[in-house]
Amino acid sequence: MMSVENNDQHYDVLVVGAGFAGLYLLHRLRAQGMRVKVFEAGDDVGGTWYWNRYPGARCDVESLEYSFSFSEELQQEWKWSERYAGQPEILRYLQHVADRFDLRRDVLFNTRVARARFSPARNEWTVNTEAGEQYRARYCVMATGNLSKASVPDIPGIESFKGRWFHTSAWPKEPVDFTGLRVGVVGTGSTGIQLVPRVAEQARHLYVFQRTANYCIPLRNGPQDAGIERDVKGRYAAVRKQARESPSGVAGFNVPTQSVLEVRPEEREAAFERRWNWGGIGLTRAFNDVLFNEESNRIASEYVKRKMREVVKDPKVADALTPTYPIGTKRLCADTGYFQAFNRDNVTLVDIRRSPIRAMGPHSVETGEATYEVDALIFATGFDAMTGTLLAIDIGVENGPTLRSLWADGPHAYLGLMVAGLPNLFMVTGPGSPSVLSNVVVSIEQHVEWITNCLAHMQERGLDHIEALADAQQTWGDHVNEVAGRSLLAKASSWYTGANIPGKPRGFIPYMGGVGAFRAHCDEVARNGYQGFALSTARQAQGSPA
Ligand code: N01
Repeated sequence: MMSVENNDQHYDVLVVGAGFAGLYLLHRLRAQGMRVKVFEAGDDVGGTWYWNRYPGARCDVESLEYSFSFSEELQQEWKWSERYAGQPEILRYLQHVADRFDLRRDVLFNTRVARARFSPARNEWTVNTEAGEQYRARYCVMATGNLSKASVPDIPGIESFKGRWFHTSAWPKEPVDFTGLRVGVVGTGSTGIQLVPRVAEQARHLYVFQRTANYCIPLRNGPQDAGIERDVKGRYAAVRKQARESPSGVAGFNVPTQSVLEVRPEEREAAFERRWNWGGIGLTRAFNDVLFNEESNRIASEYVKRKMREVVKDPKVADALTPTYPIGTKRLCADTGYFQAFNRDNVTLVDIRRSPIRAMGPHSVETGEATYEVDALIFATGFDAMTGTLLAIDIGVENGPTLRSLWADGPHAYLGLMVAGLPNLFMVTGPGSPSVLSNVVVSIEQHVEWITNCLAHMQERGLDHIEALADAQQTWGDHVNEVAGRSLLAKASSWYTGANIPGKPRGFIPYMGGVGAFRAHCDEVARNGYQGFALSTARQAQGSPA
């Protein structure tokens, strides 16, 4: 046991993570008069935007929408410099939020949580940090993010590599200079696609090790347009409402009403063209069935492949960069000069689908076909998404179930908020909620508000114990699967289904029903007396007479 009784500290709520979710939780809970402690592994706030400092890191939701809506003053006073903010600016924004609302004093930085145990007898959670400190509270909230546990391939010989290697999500704080170096990048998802053009500008030579070619739409970033900013800020409440009620948490996307198949080819081309020229990841929303109908998807896929190929000069490289899966079934990427980078003399695309990486030497990466001399290697290989970070913490009930046992065959959760069997433990944007399929700031605000309203409801009634009911969780899980099953996404091999992590149980994890519908459902659950949750006093929960 790591704990030491004399530094045992008591709170109302313990929160793990100081990114968007943890900061907003702290702000709300404090306003409700609760004693809160937030644990953060980094030495500053920011979560995802603290860790992912790789060159080119940028959000592909527009800045005016990828931001907190809870404070009118905050959203009016903050000025975004670009249409899509880069990592440094989003981190500065979150640092500003922390300062503006005086949040830092309740955050324990450089503190990684190792274990959390619920005691039914005391009706409280005990959290142990890796440093051996122990904290107790009635409730615990995991604000740990959906994409934070890095996935690093286990390549034989990696320990013998003499150069520097990096995972993009643990990027050093001081800038890394690749000038004059031979660099390898493994991975061509959203991260690799942002990184490649930037590293190509510096490196002597860049080898891009690609297992899967992905669809990319040009981001078309630029300085924030002053007129658009004035317009949005002039009607922010309406814009935010539209985002909350929309499928993806973005007001700027119209909700499509037509099938690809019901319009004439010229109209369909014009619709795709508008989205292509507007930029960003809204292209699959030009029609309502791109993600549901194979033929509609094929038409959209062909359009994007044609546009991508127009950029790449070498037809063989263009072939290798052409995706072979249905568009949108893996996360759509947005790029700034990705395909153009392959027209440079110092960039080589290496197809590791055909010939996988077999080993690393002190100065090389070896595939079945060739040896590539490299001085530095960057893994842009993604994350054990949505469940990895939670399962990395040893969470459970004293003499009862653990999260690892409850999720042995894949995640089970009620509304992405709680797991049956783990009382008084909440998650923000957990499995079975729209989370990664949405503008996640909108989803975070929705979950945080639901959780804090629920705790206020309990406090007013003298209740102190809440559990998700197994049958409600099962019914919700069936619904999540049923909605996903109607789409093409559930059939794909992606991190949405756990397919990127060897041995991870397969199943579609997030909720595809849309942010607006999900919010309406969660609100209804609350209005109906927190249907599907058992709210009680601890005594009642233990079966003692109240
Ligand atoms: O990770 P990924 P990511 N050997 O899992 C390859 C968000 N995000 O960090 O597809 C060789 O998407 C893997 O190949 P394959 C966004 O939600 C947003 O890029 O498994 N290759 C793939 O090419 C995004 O989806 C933004 O065959 C291996 C790549 O590595 C999510 O984060 C920016 C491998 C991993 O792609 C994750 O993106 C960045 C192996 N062993 C990220 N293992 C924006 O908002 C994996 N790969 C713009």
